[in-house]
Amino acid sequence: MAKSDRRKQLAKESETSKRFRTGGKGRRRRVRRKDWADEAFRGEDELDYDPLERVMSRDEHDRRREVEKAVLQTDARQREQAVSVAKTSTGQQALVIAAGGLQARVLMDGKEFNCTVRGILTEIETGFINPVAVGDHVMVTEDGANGLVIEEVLPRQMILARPDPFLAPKQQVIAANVDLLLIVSAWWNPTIWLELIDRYLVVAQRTGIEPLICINKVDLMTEDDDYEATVQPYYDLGKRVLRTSATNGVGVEELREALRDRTTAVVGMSGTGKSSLLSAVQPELKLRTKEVSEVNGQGQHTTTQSTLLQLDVGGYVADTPGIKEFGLGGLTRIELQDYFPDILAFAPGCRFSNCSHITEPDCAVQAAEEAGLIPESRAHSYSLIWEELPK
Ligand SMILES: Nc1nc2c(ncn2[C@@H]2O[C@H](COP(=O)(O)OP(=O)(O)OP(=O)(O)O)[C@@H](O)[C@H]2O)c(=O)[nH]1
Ligand SMILES: [Zn+2]
Repeated sequence: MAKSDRRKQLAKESETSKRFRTGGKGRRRRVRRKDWADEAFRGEDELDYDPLERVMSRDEHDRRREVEKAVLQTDARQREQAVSVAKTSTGQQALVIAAGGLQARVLMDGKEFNCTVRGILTEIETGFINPVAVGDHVMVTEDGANGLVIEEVLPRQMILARPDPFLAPKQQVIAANVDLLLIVSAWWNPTIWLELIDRYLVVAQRTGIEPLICINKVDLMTEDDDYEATVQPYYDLGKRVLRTSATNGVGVEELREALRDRTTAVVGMSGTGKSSLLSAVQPELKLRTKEVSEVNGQGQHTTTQSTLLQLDVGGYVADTPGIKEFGLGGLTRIELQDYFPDILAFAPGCRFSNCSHITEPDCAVQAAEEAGLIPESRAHSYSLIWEELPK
């Protein structure tokens, strides 16, 4: 469809999305019908958005699950290894604030230094193509020629990883030791996309990172918009929600406080105001959320390196191009409800113990949804994600 036609269609559909936001008043269709115009909830820029699972063949799913299992196992081995090495190691501890290939920049005693990465680290079969990532705590020694070298990576609390764009299914660590996932959505322009928020909540729960939902561009809100009803499902889940405007400064102080002393990864679709918000929090912070891929002199593909940006209030923001590509790799349909507590709560009442809550008869979840006990947007996200997961 031509872009202009698509735009017209989106304008037409915005009526539907408005209804959706206000808690489904005037709902005309049953949520799980295939013809539900879910694209109405996606911004135009994001129509080409391909969450990993959606573009992957079944074979690829299987292959990735195997790799992920292997990754988990190697991760545990790596941890033991790192712990045992840490006991005997010499050198000084440092924090990696930029990493690309075998080069890294570290923060040590409040000063920045460039380092190389000890070759042996790359030889360890970690399952990851990059042995050192931003957020890593490392041990650094002098290399004898006035340079510094990273000898080892200390145990990680967690990692954000994705399949490497060029070497998939090999995994690339995007950031380590992140403890806050800032999920940015615009209220309008692009229209709030609840399914993407719900996806990131699944990612947050799976990785153990605390989520913080940030609804930006609230300056564009009109009197008819029912913000409270839209975000109520997240309050009910006990999630924190901030309303912000990078344009008029609403909520920026709260955001700054929320980021204090945390290591934050910022996610959200293009154009929602991630960079603008960070600049509002701290003027010189520059976020490069767009990934730039290029072919270097040796004909190899390289991707823009990630960096950790230091906050004046304390803490860091991980500037991680390509971060939106986190998929739900390894998740199966039956497991999905574990990440939707508001749906899982009704599951014990279903006739079948392995009920998917999609098509089965005597499904307590579907009954609860019809009775208005489960937010329509959440049920909708659940069914969309369920559709694309492997059995
Ligand atoms: N009205 C309004 N516009 C905003 C606000 N925040 C950002 N914008 C505008 O939205 C557009 C996109 O903002 P960015 O900060 O570049 O968005 P981003 O999420 O970093 O986008 P990507 O780099 O593509 O991921 C810019 O034109 C901003 O000026 C806001 O709170 N209100
Ligand atoms: Zn059910």
